[in-house]
Amino acid sequence: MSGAKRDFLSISLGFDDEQKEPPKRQSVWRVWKRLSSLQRSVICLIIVLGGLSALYILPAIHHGNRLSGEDAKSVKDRRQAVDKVAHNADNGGEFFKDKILGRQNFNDNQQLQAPQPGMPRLNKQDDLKRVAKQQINEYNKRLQKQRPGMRRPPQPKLVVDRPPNGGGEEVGLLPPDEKQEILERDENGDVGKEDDNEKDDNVDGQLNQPDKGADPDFNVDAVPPYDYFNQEGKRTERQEAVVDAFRYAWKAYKKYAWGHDEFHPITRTHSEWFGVGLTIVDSLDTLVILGLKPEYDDAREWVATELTFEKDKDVNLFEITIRVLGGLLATYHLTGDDLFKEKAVDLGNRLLPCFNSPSHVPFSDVNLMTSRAHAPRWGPDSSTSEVTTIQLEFRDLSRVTKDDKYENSIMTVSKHIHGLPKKDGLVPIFVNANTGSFRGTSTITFGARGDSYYEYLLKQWIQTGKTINMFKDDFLEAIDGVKKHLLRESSPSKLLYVGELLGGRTFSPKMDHLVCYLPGTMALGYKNGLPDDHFDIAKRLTETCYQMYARMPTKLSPEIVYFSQAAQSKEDLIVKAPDAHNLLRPETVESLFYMYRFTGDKKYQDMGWTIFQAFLKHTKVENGGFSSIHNVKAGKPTFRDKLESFFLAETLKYLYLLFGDDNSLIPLDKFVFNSEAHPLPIYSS
Ligand code: DMJ
Repeated sequence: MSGAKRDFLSISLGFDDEQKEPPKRQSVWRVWKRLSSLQRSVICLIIVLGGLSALYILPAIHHGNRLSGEDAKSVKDRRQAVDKVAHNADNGGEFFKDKILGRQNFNDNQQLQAPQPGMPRLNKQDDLKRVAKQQINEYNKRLQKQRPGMRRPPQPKLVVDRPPNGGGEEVGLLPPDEKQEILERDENGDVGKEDDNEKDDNVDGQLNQPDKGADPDFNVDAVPPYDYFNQEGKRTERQEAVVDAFRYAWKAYKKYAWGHDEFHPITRTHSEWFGVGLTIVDSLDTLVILGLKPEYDDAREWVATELTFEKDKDVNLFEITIRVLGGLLATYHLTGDDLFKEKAVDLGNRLLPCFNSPSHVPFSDVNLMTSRAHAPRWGPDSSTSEVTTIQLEFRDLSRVTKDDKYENSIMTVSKHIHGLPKKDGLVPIFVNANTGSFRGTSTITFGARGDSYYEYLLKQWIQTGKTINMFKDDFLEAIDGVKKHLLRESSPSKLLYVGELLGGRTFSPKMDHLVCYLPGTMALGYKNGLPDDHFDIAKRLTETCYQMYARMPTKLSPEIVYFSQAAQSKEDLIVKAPDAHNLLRPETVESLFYMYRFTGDKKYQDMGWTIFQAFLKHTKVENGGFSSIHNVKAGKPTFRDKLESFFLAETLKYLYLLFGDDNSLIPLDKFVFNSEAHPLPIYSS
């Protein structure tokens, strides 16, 4: 072997084959100098190619250049698992979804796409999460720099989410059973059709009013006529501002997420929960009430041509009932359009298997196609509020169809719950569908998982013309229970609030924003003849809920507050970091609406206006839509990248009604709002 060749080998192998010692630097240089320019070029080429291989080929060996079939299947499986588990956007589904998916806001197609040239590789969930986080952080950083007042050029945006209720409770201090319960609670998250001329059901720019002769099943006497699509020029300025906000959100949803359940305005992506165009169906009656004819026509067209419930999909009975069944029924009542009744009947029939449990307390989930119903995947129990917040809708479906099977199903549940032992009318938040019993050690709250049990007691009594006293009696008893066990004043401002009983026993000064529906509901009860002190409590709780907004730097409420009890404390409201997000929830503006309707006191409109301005300032996404935000205590909060369907179904609807002075628009002696702000008629019995 020649010396040159040996030297050459010693370079490439990294050691001298005779001495077994590392080569000296001078020898490398000497060898290099001896090489011809051709040899040098070849070596340079090899080095460059080697570098490129390291950059592109090695990661592909590890992860695959695009998702392999198995990876793709696993993503889909996980997405399916998410859809099955994600049953409650309030405190549950979101967090569980995040845990399973590692949180990213890509739709299925995007997840399976190969990375674009120059883009980071998105091959594994962890990579997705990391890259998304990185991009979102960058986006949010840019946002921080550019706010306030600066206009930004259009840019792609991403946001990473956090669990709505992740860890707000001091689990470590609790007994095991309560710990378990809290952990379970924490697990709880461009098409467009333009041709208006083709639509024959709404002529002259007017929505057809219910035609007394058209449908013998339609109880027109229950629904007063209203010229919904003739509100131009009649709205107040503040109502016009709400209409602008609605259109702003709708336009972006239509462009980027049309026909999909939920819209992520930062990433301009969408996701499925039930796979039924949730945002469209949940928004239908808002479109009517706000008088948005072209948008309504598009939505109706989509329902007529695209909406199907023939889906192999597990859905949460409560969520799909209040949002979709309620939305369809309300729109049917407002428009008299049989399309919505037909869809409601189809959906209602598919949900009925939930009631085939041993106790007839419904299972929480059902597959729309196979009819298989089951308990939630995270545990054996259904949430109390969920099994008791389907009654308005199923009863209405029976009244509309003159088929009492729906109403019979839910009355069995109501009677069963009525017969269970309670703590002065207050109920634990879990009930077992097999045994029919409450989980006695679960928390008592007017927040998540308890809230709308109480709401539907009162509203069922009203819906049935105040003829079923069981509901009124249970509501009255529950409010007495609130006074005895849950109502306290904070320090130093003496804000009245509704706390919780952890494990059914231990008082906690914690109040979810969800509780802020209660003052409106209590005011509604008072207006229907319940005791005066209910109204006094309602007024004070409304003030407290408003303070939950007004005292934050953003003027937006956090998801959960703790009220200070210590005499020497300086501030009434304590917000823990994991609870500081705002999901665009409606409950406070809902109560402001009731208070204004019943008192005419414009201070409630002004409170609502302040809140609305804060939504515009902090949750409006520059390139379209509105998004939930991470931290209401931050001067410049960052986005969570989600437009909840209830922002359109409830928050903007209640704001619109609050800012108007026309009480004949959804009169409260003719309609009762379901838990998702869908107005259903009040019957005489
Ligand atoms: C809505 O889906 C309903 O109002 C439900 O009863 C409670 N949570 C959300 C809004 O916050």
